[in-house]
Amino acid sequence: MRFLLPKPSRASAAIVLLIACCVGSTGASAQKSASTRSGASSPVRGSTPYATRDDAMRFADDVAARRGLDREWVRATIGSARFLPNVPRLMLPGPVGTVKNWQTYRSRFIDPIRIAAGVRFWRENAATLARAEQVYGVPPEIVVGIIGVETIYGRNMGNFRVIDALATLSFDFPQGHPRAAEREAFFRGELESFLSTESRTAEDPLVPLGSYAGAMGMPQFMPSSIAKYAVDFDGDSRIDLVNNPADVIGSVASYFKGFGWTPGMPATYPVHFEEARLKKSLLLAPDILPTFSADSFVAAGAVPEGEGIRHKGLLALVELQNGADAPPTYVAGTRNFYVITRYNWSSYYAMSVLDLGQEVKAAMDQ
Ligand SMILES: [Ca+2]
Repeated sequence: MRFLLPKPSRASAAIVLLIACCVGSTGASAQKSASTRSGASSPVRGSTPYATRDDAMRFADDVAARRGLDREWVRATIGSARFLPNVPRLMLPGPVGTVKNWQTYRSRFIDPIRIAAGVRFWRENAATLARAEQVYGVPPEIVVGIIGVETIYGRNMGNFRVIDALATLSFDFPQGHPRAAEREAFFRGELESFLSTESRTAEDPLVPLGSYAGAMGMPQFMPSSIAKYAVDFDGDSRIDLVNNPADVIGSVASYFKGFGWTPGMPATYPVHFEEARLKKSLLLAPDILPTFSADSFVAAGAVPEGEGIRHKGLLALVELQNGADAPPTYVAGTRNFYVITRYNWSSYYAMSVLDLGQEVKAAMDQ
């Protein structure tokens, strides 16, 4: 079940993705017939095993050549992947014009059970969280917020075989998606990264489990993020993102540092404005990309509160919709807010991480 690298000669640690518990059903049940859209050249999705699909085997050969891997091993691994019929449609965006609801979104991630689990995780790992802040500059409440939102501190890490998820999304990505080509390329890159990592271990590449998108472990890292940012943070010469909280904490903090987290900078400031004076379309045009100095923010009618008025970096006006009947919530997002959205490209996600971290921190003090 577990695996180690065959003695890395450098300081690089082995990557261990231990399986947390019994393998559950991989969701083959309850399948509705997947959308029957099919290109002219492809019959019904999943009807042809990847082992006999030209596109999949061509990709296997390319990966083997590019990464210097054993060609037959790559072919056999991809060829053993199973099509997951329910997964492609999960990639499709929601209907256009749907009004989002921040309060509903927030309530999915911030509740007494998750807060209590966060307090327990923080108390059990306080020294490691403090060390991660020293090394990477990322405060405990951000790391605690991420791991809580992602998996409730390891309770829900996903039961899909990673190879199945990544093969399905690499070779059967829904072509109705507005950015199908880009997303398919992304998942092919992740599949390649997964194969590259697995090839350097003794583990059966069919064993690791994760989300339907191929994200693994307590922090739900994609394979390329494991390759780039995961760290051995307890010094046992291997990286275990499934069972080892120290490696998880260090790796999340390392990820944030890698994307430019600025120590000490708040992620958001409250903001107030007069609706009539607000140049809303100007401020919302760059979306969550910080674009405006505090002065230009104020000139456009949005006034950051507290320290925000003296903020040195750039700001973004972040709008969170509250359904059709209530006004949206607004905050001024900093560069650090943007960094949180590199983990998951959603301002609703980033706000949930921040709020959960704050709620856990407040509960710690009680
Ligand atoms: Ca370790």
